Amino acid sequence: MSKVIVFLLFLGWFSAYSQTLPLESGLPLRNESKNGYGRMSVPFYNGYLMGLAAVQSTKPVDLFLQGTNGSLGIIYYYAFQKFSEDGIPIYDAPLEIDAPYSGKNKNRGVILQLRNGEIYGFWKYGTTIRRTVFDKASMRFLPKGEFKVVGAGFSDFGVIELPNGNILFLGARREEGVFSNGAGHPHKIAYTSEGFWPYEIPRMGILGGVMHNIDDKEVHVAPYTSLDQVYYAFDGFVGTKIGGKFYIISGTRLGNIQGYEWDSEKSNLKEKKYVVGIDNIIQRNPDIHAYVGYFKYDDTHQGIFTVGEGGIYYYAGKNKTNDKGNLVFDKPKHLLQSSPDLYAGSLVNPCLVDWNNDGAVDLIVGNSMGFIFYYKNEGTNENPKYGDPEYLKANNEVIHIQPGYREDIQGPGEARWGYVSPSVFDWDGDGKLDILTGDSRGKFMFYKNIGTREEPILASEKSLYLEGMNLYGTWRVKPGVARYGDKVAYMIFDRDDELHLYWQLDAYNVKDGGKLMLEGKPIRGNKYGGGTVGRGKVEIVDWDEDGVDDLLLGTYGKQSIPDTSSRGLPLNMKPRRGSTILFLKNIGTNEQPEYEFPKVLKHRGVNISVGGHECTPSVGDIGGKSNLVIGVETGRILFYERKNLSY
Ligand SMILES: [Ca+2]
Ligand SMILES: [Ca+2]
Ligand SMILES: [Ca+2]
Repeated sequence: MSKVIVFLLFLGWFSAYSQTLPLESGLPLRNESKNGYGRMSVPFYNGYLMGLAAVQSTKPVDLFLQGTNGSLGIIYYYAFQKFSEDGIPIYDAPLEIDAPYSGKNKNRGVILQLRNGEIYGFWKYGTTIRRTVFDKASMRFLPKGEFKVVGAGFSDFGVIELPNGNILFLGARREEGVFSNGAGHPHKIAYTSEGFWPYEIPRMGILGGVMHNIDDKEVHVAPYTSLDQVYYAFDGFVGTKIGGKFYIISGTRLGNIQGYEWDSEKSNLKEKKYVVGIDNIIQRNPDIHAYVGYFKYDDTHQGIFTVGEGGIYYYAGKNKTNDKGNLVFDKPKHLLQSSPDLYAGSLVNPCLVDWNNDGAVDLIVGNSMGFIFYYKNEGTNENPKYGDPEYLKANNEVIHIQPGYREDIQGPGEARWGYVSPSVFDWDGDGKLDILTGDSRGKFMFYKNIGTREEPILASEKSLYLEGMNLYGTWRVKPGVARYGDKVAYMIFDRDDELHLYWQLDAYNVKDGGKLMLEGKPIRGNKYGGGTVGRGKVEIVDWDEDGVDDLLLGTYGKQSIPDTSSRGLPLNMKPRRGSTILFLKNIGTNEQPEYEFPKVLKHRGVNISVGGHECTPSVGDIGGKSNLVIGVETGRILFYERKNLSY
C-alpha cells in the first residue's frame, strides 16, 4: 500500500473520529455548528494582519496572520476555502509558518503580492526592512536582502504596489511629546484633580516614500500628512481600488478605519476619509485595534479584514464613496473557519448555566472587548454542542462595556477594554436567572431578567449599593454569588484588593459582611499595586464535596494570593508562574467562612497554567457531574474532567 493511500485512510478515520469525539479533558470546546463552520478561532489574544496573497487560491485571498507577544510572533497561514451562503469567506484551519529569521520573531511582518504574482514578506528591524520572498513549494519565507528607510523613524508600516507599478512605503510616526511617566508596568499614573489624564494623548501621522523597484536598497521618506491623523496608533496600511480610484486604508487602535486617496500626480496622500456604513456613520471596529488587510475575490466579493484583540472581521465593500468622500462598507461580520474551536473573543470569562431552562447547560461568556455572549447548548449535557453565540442585549441594545476616556485606571489608552466578567445567578429570587458583573470600570452591576425562564430578557445595567454608595472594588473582578437559605452571599476584591463578603439586603442593596479570612488574616490579591490589582475571578462551589462551599479563584500569572510574601500564588508557583485556578478550602461554615491556604489545581498531576492573563473557572454538569471549564486569554474555553483534577 502506498504512503499516500495510508495517509488518506488515516485522514478518513480522523475526520470521522473527530466529528463524534466527546469532550476531551484538557482541550478546548469545539464549535459544533451544524453547517461545519463558525467564527474563526484566531490562535492568539491579539495579533497583526500581515496580508493576503494567492498561495493555494488563484486569487489573492489566502490569509497571513501574526500573533503578537503572547504567541511569540508565530505566523499563521489560512487557505481560503469557500463562501458561506451570505457571502462571508470561510478558511481552513491554520498552518504555522516558520519565521524567516532566528529567535523569537516579535518584529512586525507585512505581506505584499505583486501583480506579477510574486509574494514578498517584509520585517521591521528598527529603520531597516528585511525583505523575503515566499516560496509556495516549501511554504517558507526566503531572505532576499533588505532596504533602509532614510529620513525618519516610524512604528507600524506598509508596503504597497501602486497602479503604475512603483512601490509605496508608508510608516506611522508619532508627534513629539511626553505621554507617560516612563515607569515600567504598572505606570501608576492617576487622573488629575480636574478629572483628566495628566498626559496628552499621543497622535500619529504618516510618512511615505516611493521606490521604483522592489529590490531598491533604500527609500527616502517624508511627511505625507501632519502628525495629528489618529490617536495612539495606525494599524497597518493596504492599497486597493474603490470606485475607480486608488486608496490607502489603515486601521487604528481605537477602532476607526481610515482611507486616503492616492494622488498620483503629487505622489502623496489626499485628505483623510473614513470607512462608513451604508448609514454614512463612521464605523468603529468591535475589536481593540483594527489591523487591516484587503480581500478581493472579484468585484462583488471584496472588503476589508480587521484583526485585533477579540477576533477577525470582514467588512464587505460597496465599491463606492459617499457624498463626503467617505468609503462605504457593510457592517463587520465575523470571518469564518471550518470546524474551529469555540471562540469567545479574548480573556474570556465563562459561566456554565442553563440559560434558557431547557435542561441543557449553556454558556454565558464575557470578554475583554466588553461583550457578553450566549452559547446555546444544542446537544445534551453528556455531549454538549455549542455553535456561534448570540450577543446578549440589555434594554434591547447589545451589551458593550467600554471604560472610554475616564473610567479605566490605566487611562484613556485603554478606552476600548471592557473586561466584563459575568456571574449568572437568580439574584432577586424570582426564579429567573439574572446577570451580575464586574468590569474594567470597577463597577459591580446587576442585569435583571425581565423576560421568562425560557426566554430571558435583560433590563439595562443597574448598580449595586452599599449604604447608598455604589458598591466599589478592584477592576476586572468576577463576583462570586451563592444562596444559603434566605441569605445571598456576594464576594469581590475590595479597595485594599482583599476578598470581601457582602450579604444581600434586596435586589439593589448589600450590607457589609467583612473581609474573608485565612489563617486569621485578610486574603490579598496582588503585590504590585496600580493596574495589577483586581482581575480575580471568584467561583463559590463545594469543590471537595464536604457539604461546605469553598472558593475556586481564577487568577492571572502575577497574582499573589493570599499575601505578598514569597509563598503567594501563582506568583511563586513552581516550576514557573502562570494563570491558574486556586482552590481555597472552607474550614468554617457557609455563613462564617474561613479558608485554608490556597492550592493550585492540577490536571493529570500537572499544575494548570493557561497563559499570562486572567483565566476564569466555572463548574457545571457537562460531560458528567461537576466538571470544570476554564476561559483563557486566547478566547478558548477548556474542558477538564473532574476525575483528572487534583490539588
Ligand atoms: Ca439550555
Ligand atoms: Ca431573577
Ligand atoms: Ca467544601
